[in-house]
Amino acid sequence: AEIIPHWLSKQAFLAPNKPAIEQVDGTVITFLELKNRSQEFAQRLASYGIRKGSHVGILSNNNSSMIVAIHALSYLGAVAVLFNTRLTSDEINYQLHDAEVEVLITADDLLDSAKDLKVNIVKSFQEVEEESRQDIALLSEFDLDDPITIIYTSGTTGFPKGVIHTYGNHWWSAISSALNLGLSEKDKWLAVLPYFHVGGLSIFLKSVIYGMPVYIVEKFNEQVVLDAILNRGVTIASVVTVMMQRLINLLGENRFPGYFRCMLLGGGPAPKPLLEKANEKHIPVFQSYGMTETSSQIVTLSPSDALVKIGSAGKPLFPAQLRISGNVPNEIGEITVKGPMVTGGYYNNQKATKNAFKDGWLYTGDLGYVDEEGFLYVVDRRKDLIISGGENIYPSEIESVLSGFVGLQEVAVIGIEDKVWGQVPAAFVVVNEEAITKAAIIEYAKGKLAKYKLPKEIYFVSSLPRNASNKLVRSKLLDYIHR
Ligand code: S0N
Ligand code: AMP
Ligand code: MG
Ligand code: MG
Ligand code: MG
Repeated sequence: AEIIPHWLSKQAFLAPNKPAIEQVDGTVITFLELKNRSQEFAQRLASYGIRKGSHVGILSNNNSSMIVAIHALSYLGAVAVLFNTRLTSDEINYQLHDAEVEVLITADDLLDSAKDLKVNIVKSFQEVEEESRQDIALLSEFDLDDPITIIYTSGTTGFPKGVIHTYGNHWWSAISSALNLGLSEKDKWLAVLPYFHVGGLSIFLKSVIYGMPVYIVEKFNEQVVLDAILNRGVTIASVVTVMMQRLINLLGENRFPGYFRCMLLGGGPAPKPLLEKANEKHIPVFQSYGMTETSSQIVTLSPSDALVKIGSAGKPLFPAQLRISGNVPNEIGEITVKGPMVTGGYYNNQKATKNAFKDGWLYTGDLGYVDEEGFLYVVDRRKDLIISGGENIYPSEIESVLSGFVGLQEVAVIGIEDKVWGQVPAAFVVVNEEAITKAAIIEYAKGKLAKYKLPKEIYFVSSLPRNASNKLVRSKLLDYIHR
């Protein structure tokens, strides 16, 4: 397939002194410095036997070392498996095993909690920095078909699936984004989304491909992000709904500067009142539709269309294609997509891959329709998926954990509306011992499920709604709340 020069080496050659990374404390890392740091880090990583094709886990919250580590792995041709830091050890162990991770690299502050994870070698960024540099050849180019990252996404079965991204997937994602949003010499992209999800990751890959600085924020905080937008020359920011909500609340009567040109909103549905508020405050919101499998946005709505196409996620980016199964305008069906930014499949999971792809089209599981002019409207998320503050949760993950609780006869989970997070999980349980409490159930689930997956409500019911063939009818559970 296509061979291109290593993108960071190329950018360090084209724009050595241009800022690649700007940090809240004012420090700047140029493309040349980023390349040098990444190459040195790669030579130190080689001490652990990491080579082309090795799977190396990264467990870190946002920081420049994490960015360096990902570029370093690409200099070795190794695949970076990115872990959500909100997950429990049990959840991470599943992914470590599934992705056949050989070495885990962690942020310095996460090393202690990572020590007991089931992987042979665990090292912190600091420990890697203390290794000596191995004299090995670093890649100067890569094949667009080679994998660079694996990111897990939760699945209907309760087990997450590892989405493989190739260099080509990320390359085309960056190109299609630029063809849609445009690119300006003044651009500076705010990177506050977690880098272990594809939305955050994509920002600093675009940085290297475009030669554009990113302003990195380690942990979301509306003061810090607003300061970046108002005072640090940021022109584009990627956010999820809950971040946008918090930013608008803090903004008050202030206005974004005129050069701020794009608030890329993704990761889930955007409530209309929020879009209207943003419009009132002249915030240029670009609503988008995308998923881990599409390497970030694949459909985007520009602010100029936003007023006439309220609620739409926009049109598929160039050169992506989108079809609704059935193919009739204004008729709801499953959203299918195709394009060079779409993953080729899931790691070590041919069954899931086969289920998701037909004739080169990815069946997203999401429902929507396309109007006569080709604008997409997402009407329902893929089967039972709950999105809480941009984090995905499948009811089955929670149900399978809770069903292990002794005395719990039956359990069913759904998403319920939540003012802050959009949706949160709620559990309906049938117990065979009166004494079982909400607190006891939550305590049991705590070590097994990430905090955002813990049911916010537990309803004790005498039976669960089932249809004639004894299948659970999740949509009827809501009736239990409203009566
Ligand atoms: C919204 C965030 C930042 C909230 O986290 P925060 O404020 O840092 O929380 P903490 O201080 O850590 O914890 C406080 C309490 O809040 C609970 N909590 C935290 N997060 C959640 C949550 N999501 N749901 C429910 N509860 C949560 C903590 O447990 C803690 O609880 P207590 O007090 O009880 O201890 C954070 O959630 C966040 O970063 N969310 C965003 C995640 C994300 O990136 N999602 C997008 C994933 N999708 C993609 O990447 C594909 C789409 C895409 O590419 C994209 C997406 C957006 C924009 C652009 C694009 C693009 O196409 O480029
Ligand atoms: P993830 O892989 O974690 O990014 O989750 C992607 C999922 O988020 C999609 O499959 C959709 O279910 C949902 N999603 C993304 N964008 C939108 C949108 N604009 N409207 C509604 N749901 C969305
Ligand atoms: Mg996901
Ligand atoms: Mg917070
Ligand atoms: Mg999501």
